[in-house]
Amino acid sequence: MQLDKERIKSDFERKLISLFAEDIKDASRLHKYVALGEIIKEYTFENWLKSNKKYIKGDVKQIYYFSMEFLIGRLLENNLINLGIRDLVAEALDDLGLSLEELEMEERDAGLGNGGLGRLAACFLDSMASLGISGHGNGIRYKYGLFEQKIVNGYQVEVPDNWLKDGYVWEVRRADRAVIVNFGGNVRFDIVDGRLKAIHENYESVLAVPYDVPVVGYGNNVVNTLRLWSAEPVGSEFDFSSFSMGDYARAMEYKYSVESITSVLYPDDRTEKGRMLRLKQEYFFVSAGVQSIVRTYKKKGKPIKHFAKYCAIHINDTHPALAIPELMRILIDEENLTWEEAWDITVNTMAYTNHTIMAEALEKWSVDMFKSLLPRIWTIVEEINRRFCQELVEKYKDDWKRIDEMLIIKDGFVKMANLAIVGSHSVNGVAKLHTKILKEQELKLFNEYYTGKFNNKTNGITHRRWLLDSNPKLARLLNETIGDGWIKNPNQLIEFKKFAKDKSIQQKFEAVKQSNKIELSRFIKNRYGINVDPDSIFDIQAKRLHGYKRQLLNALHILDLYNRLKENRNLDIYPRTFIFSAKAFPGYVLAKEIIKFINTLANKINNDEDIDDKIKVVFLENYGVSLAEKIIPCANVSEQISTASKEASGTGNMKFMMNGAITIGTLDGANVEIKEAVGDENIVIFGMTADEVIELYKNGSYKSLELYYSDERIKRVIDQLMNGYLDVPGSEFMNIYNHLITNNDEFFVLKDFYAYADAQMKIDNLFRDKSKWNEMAIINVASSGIFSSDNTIKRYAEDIWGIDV
Ligand code: 26V
Repeated sequence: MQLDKERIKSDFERKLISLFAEDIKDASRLHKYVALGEIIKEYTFENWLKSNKKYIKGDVKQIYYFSMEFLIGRLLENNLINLGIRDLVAEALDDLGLSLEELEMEERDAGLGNGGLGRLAACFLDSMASLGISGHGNGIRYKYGLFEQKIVNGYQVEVPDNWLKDGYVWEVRRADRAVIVNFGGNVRFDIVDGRLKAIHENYESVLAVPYDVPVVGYGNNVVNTLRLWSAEPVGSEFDFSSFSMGDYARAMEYKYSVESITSVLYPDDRTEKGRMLRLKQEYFFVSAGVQSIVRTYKKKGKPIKHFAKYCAIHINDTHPALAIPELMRILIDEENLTWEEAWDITVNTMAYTNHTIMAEALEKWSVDMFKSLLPRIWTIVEEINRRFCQELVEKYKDDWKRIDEMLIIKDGFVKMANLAIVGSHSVNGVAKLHTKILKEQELKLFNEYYTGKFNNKTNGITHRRWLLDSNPKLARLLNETIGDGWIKNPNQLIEFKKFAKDKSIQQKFEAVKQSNKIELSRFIKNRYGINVDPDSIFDIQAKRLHGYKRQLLNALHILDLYNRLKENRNLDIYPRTFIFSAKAFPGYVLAKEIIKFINTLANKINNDEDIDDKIKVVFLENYGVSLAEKIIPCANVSEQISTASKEASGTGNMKFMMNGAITIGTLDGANVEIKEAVGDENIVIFGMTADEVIELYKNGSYKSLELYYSDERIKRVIDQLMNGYLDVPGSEFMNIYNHLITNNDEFFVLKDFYAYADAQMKIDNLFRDKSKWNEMAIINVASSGIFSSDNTIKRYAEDIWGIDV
């Protein structure tokens, strides 16, 4: 499509009229954003159609990435850059007296995910499209995304994220492609045409309506699809007879119960009702997705037996693992294949990624609930389990301990990870260390049983969003210094390393960082009234709040530093701004208390004149994709301090290094590979190793209470939590105290305390030598190309999906 400024201007003005009957003068900023978004979306349509046609006609294998979460963030800027028309549009708007940047701010984040796992899915979509892979997302169109976080009096308060309130510009509703998903009822078996058939009866049907979002590749005319499903009533919206009789509530009941399936991300799973809803969500989007894939495949006119040659389904964690029995159901019940034929196709189609070893995050469903909600799927899972058990008995005879651990159905529960492993041809971890732990510990038995099934795919991030879009000044410096080839081929970033010692490039790099920091300082002043010094070290920990991520270690160290400053005003420390940003799961009491602790600490320190502004503490509320884009380019120091072995990979760590922050971190997740990439001298590593942590859990010799009694600095900070020193009642931080002392410090915060304090001192010393620091930062940027999700996706494509890129 040939676009020029004049066309954009007239399209935009016409769109304002056709949508709202308004001209530029009358229209609100929101309306202008919507009109702009609509025309940009339409610019993708021609290529979208072409891409879709190619898939149906051609022989290209289709990849379907199934994920409960897609943390997309905003799309306007990203789409403009990928379409190659950002500057043109900015100029066109400028002619009309409008600012692109202002309109961009009107877009609400699509926050359809919790954290790393959801953002990874979004990065993968960008990379698949940009590499020209026919890869599509399949997920849920939640009416409410991840809650909006407000900090009130230091506490996290959750506000519903009504992100669809003003409509979503980037979607296309495709009611004609809706499918039906059935829940409940009962199953009986009968002989039909000489074959045993399962007959599912008395179920309740729900309509799954797809909303498609175009996924634009960078500069390659490829447009893939993110398909998000929404639940709607089948047939008439409500029971008209009840409505006529005046029973309005009953009349609407069915409608509401159906719509609740896709209303919230992560229903509270502490109650039976919440768990049931979550299981419903999982089956809903998986069944709709698999049905629509089979339907599209059949349009090709190829035999169903070749399905796995043309379709790959990737299961993002266990949440979509019901895709395995669902594909079996369709192949057996609807396509009349035998069990063996169906199983062969299913295993060859499916691949599974594990994202955590945290036991509490491993999904299992009670058999009772499973059976009553998904009776046909239950019979299939039962049969998968029966056959698998038979294989195990053949191989391991009476080694029941081993067999027991591997079963899919055990002690009244369906274990989803076991189902995912058995039903997939590939199982991968998300960083070398994580995969090693899976293979040698958590999933050891499976790894022994299935040689070659387990593999590693270290995570990645799209360098287009996380560098090109979010740090335009650094992108410009890179273009001037090494050319713009890195945008298409991120491995070229390594060319920047040659300039690490170049004083003029160092200065330019520092100027970029400084200017980003000044912008953030202004934002902090405007939003929170806190003065932060852009010359201080910007030390940032931004990620979900969780015990194992150890925001508490960071906060306790700040309290200790403050104590030392109070004791000695002349303590020679480089001024530092500690920035936190994190959402806590609403029911996670300890995590919420840690937020209150950080804010209480911030309040005390920021208002204490004794310490001459040497340290500041800022908590930025509502961490999400857009806030991450704003703050990551400003970091000098990246906090990646999880208890070794617990953080499967981390992806924030990659975003920070790509923007020239120095990592202070443990040897956990992808930090290990970041260290390999940048070299020991360009990262600050501290603390226990994964082996040491695992050993200490095993031998049980750690006693945090002993540390408390034997160490003055540690005792002081713990006491200060409880004795009113922080100007709040002593009971305020009871859970933190219990976690650290009574419950023996599960994540070794106190055990690693001194190692961390020393590492922070090292950071302080390093920063004083500006030239050296800039050199380190440049090496970090230059070494980040290998963590582009383009590289990750290439490895998935070649090793797992069996396609050439
Ligand atoms: C979720 C929950 C929810 C309930 C409380 C305990 C708990 C513990 C862990 C999790 C994580 C679930 C899966 C997940 O999001 N994993 C993240 O995946 C990222 C992408 O692979 C990876 O970079 C992160 O290290 C990993 O935590």
